[in-house]
Amino acid sequence: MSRRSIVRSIVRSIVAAAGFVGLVSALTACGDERSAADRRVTVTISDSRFSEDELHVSPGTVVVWENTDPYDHTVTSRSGSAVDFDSGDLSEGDLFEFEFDEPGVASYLCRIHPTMRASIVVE
Ligand SMILES: [Cu+2]
Repeated sequence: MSRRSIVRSIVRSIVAAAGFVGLVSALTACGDERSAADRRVTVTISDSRFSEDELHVSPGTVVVWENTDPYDHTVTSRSGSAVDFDSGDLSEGDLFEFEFDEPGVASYLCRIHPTMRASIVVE
């Protein structure tokens, strides 16, 4: 092997390694985006009901509520809930989101229709 072809082969290895590292970091970035997207969960409010009576999520999950009823509802933590939150009045099409960071049970209701109740279990 001539000196020039040795140099060329070393350069080729470096380029291949850089390409591999680039590919790995691209895949890693993709994975991060996917897990971030996975950490958003939607609860629909429809016919005066929350779509999930008891929703289990992992810490760091953002829960998004969407009111699809043609009248107002709220998403309000009950006393004894692990965390406090209150959406205020949500009209049709309004969204409310809350990030659950710590393990625990967040029980909530609609202040306007207090029999509408559900909970988020963070574990
Ligand atoms: Cu309501």
